[in-house]
Amino acid sequence: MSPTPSSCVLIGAPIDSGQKRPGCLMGPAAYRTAGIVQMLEDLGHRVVDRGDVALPVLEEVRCDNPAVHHLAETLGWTRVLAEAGQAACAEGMPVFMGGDHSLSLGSVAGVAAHAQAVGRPLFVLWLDAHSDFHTVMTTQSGSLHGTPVGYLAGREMAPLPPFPAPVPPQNICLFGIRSVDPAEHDALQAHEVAIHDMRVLDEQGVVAPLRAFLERVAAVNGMLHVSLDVDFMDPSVAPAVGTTVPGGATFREAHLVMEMLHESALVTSVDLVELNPFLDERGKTAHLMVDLLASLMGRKVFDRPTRAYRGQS
Ligand code: Z70
Ligand code: MN
Ligand code: MN
Ligand code: MN
Repeated sequence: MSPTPSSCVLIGAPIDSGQKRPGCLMGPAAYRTAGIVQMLEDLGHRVVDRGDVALPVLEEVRCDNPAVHHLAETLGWTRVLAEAGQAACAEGMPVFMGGDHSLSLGSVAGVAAHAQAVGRPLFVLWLDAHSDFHTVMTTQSGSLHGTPVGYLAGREMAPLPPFPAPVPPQNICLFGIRSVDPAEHDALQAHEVAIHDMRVLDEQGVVAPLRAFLERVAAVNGMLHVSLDVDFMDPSVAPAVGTTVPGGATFREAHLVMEMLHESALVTSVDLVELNPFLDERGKTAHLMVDLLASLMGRKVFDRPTRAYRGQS
């Protein structure tokens, strides 16, 4: 968040139900084992670890897409995370430790409700191999970790509750994507989401496209939610994920993105998602994710001035 020390509120989201490979539910424990609390404290931040959210009593739900699985669980997690997320926003910067990407259905809902309450526009930076722009009706895998961007953009997502204050498509930036299903592709074309796919990053690098987006956030005093999927990175540096897609961001590119985010002082909440510790190599990916968060929260080799983006004083 800001270059000055701040309060971080850690929220564990031990969620496996948004996809079919077990293991992501161990994510929060892996981040704690990799030293996430100490890392943040060493950078001078106050840390409150709220522990893991718990699944509430499930309601019966049904939907017309027979492929969809774990809908009731996903609905339950969404409710508790939206509540926990909104409450955390009032105390500091929420860091949601996943859990698969379906957790963002709730985390971003909570953050969006807070943004609406304080009257600031919300922007979302989606660092991912995937666009996650499905709806409950268009997903073919039936895995709801493929739907959170569709949800936060305000696409029809019943039986989930309507998204509070949908994020305008132009305020959503998909960064690093390289795996988009046909139904998502068509919907994205129709929605004017800001897309910097791997082709753009190959050609322009990460700096210019990210700067352009951050300038738009700063110009309107926006809040910025960053959702970091492990598969944003190349599987060679981040193997602990169920859905590896070759050709991802390098170690250096990922850190550079995080360092730029720190210097922007614009980030107000973060998701760390899709880490599957069962697939990791001696904690390599868990440590990478914690180190990336460290860069986002101000770890650097030498001090650099905060970069004033247009519109910031
Ligand atoms: C595919 C689907 C996905 C994350 C995989 C993949 C979705 N589009 N999302 N990993 N984070 O099944 O809908
Ligand atoms: Mn994802
Ligand atoms: Mn992904
Ligand atoms: Mn996945």
